[in-house]
Amino acid sequence: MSKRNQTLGEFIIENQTSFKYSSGELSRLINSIRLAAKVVNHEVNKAGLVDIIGAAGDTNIQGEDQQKLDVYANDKFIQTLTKRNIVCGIASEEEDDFITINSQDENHQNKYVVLIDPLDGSSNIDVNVSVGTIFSIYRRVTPLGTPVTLEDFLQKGSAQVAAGYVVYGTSTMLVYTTGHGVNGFTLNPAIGSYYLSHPDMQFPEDGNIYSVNEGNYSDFPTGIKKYIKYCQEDEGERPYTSRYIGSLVSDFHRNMIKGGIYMYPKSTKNPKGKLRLLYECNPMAFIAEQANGKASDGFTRIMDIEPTELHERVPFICGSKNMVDKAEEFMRNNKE
Ligand code: P6P
Repeated sequence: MSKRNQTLGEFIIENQTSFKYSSGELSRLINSIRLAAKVVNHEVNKAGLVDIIGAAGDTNIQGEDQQKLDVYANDKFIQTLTKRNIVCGIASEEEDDFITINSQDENHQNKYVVLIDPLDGSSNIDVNVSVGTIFSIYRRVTPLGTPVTLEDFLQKGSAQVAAGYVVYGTSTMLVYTTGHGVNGFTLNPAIGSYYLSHPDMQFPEDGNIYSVNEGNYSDFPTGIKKYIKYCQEDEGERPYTSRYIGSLVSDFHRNMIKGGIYMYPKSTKNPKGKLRLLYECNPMAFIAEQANGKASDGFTRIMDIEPTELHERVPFICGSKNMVDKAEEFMRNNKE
């Protein structure tokens, strides 16, 4: 049960019992992500100033080494998750290999692993466009008391226990699911609390927004080309509107509220697509399906894909169910 304007903390406590592993650790994990997101939000929202202030050499006004924001975000999330002594391992877009987390007295007793894209779309920072953090949470599959292994991270998306994103936009929002629907919380920066602003978020079954980088059109699979032309035909609800921010979290968030489809297909430049399966596509797919949407690689449900590598990429089509169905129909009828 969700009440608008409930704080995130109140919401977590009220809904903790609905989570089958309600030992409270997952709640503490979500809380630690909430804290890290506030810290990153503070830096993201003054990026321009930092560039100006920090321009005099490689230190900023606080005398700290000036870091690229995605490295900064990565450090903050890893630091916060480590300090809270909740996870046994972390994988990040910014780290080549996974990180084993084990405080001395813990003896590898923590149950969860987190996979994260700490600052997706960070190239947009310089032009003041929204960026986001994406996270995916699993229970470890190897025995407690032993260090995590790659097997704990290479799990299908269908095994996720929670997933979410933070969008650092005109307002900062934390949107997440634990498998019981999707809820959005907006940060009140004046007091540093998140409030339930978007309870029970749902993708409209249909929409009229398509999001794709049409600059790559000539490289797309025939099925995608034909779907884009279908979107542009003047018939019924079409032509649709093309909206592409270049920031997955922002395009996804808008499409979930208004109805729409996001596509990052494979191309000659990106033969497996650009987006990463484990910490971009799987978490967004979990959220999409929990919000009555759909996510596939054009043929296979994203959350059914068996991962083989930590940073593997997959083609990604995600959004309003009927729109994804239509795109998949074009892909099926134009197999190459
Ligand atoms: P392109 C950002 O780098 C990202 O991973 C997504 O957030 C975004 O949708 C996509 O890549 C943009 O990629 O090739 O269109 O610039």
